[in-house]
Amino acid sequence: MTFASTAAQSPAQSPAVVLTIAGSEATGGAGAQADLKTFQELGVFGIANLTCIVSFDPNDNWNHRFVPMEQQVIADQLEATTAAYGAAAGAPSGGTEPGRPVLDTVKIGMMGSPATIGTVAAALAAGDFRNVVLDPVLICKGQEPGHALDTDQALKAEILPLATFVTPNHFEAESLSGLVITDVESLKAAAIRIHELSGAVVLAKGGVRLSGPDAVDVYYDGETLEVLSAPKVGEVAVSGAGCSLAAAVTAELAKGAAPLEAARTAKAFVTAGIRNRVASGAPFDALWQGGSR
Ligand code: PXL
Repeated sequence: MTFASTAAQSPAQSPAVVLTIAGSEATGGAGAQADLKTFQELGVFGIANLTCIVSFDPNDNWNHRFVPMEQQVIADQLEATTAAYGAAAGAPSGGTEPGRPVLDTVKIGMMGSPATIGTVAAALAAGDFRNVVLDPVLICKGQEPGHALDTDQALKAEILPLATFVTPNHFEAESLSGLVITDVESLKAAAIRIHELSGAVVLAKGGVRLSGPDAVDVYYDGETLEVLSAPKVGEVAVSGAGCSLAAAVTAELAKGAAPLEAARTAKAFVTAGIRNRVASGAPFDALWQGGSR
């Protein structure tokens, strides 16, 4: 089969291309679905390569049923994507066309197993990515902390060193930094520690886990330390907030925003999405990516 390319967009119209390597969350609140909706909303061409499928179980307290993709299937998706859009793409017809968008920005979401981390780390190391945004999904809501220590350790050892931007939540920031986080000051200390460990720009999320009227995140890039703050919308975490925040950072970086600007835009995007969240029969609401329209 051949595909005509006569309708190709002119360079000026080409959107930035971004990839999320993430899990599917069947109800559409979190994971790759949240990432793709965020990408679309922020005007970039989104690609999802799936690592696993999560289906909450309504008959078991909405716990996670987790099915990993076969490693070969993950590798196949990454091969197809990087051949089509990657910086080093040897795509037979597209490699050198002027104006062709180049995939240089990737978001890493839920990996789920050490094997998947190995497959993804190999693709990242082989690729030529300008921005690697890591949402270090160590556990999801409803799972017990530490249920998958081997996965947590592999993420720290193999993916964190490749990240250029990392967005840990309260629990993940404690795990990555080894510090206890009880307030904004300790969140700052954790952000600094995680930057020292990884070299990445850090956006550490306090969310609803820190007490007080505001949802506070800490940004640190090695020079600038900034507290990003917005009034809390309720005291209950909303599904997809973490995924959408990291996806919004990813989209903004791909469009050329500076890291601090990307963080500020992402915070505003998520705040609007939480204000306009979608209720469901599940015990948690889902962020609405169209909330800032
Ligand atoms: O919110 C973290 C997360 C990320 N990715 C997938 C998930 C979840 C939480 O449910 O299912 C696939």
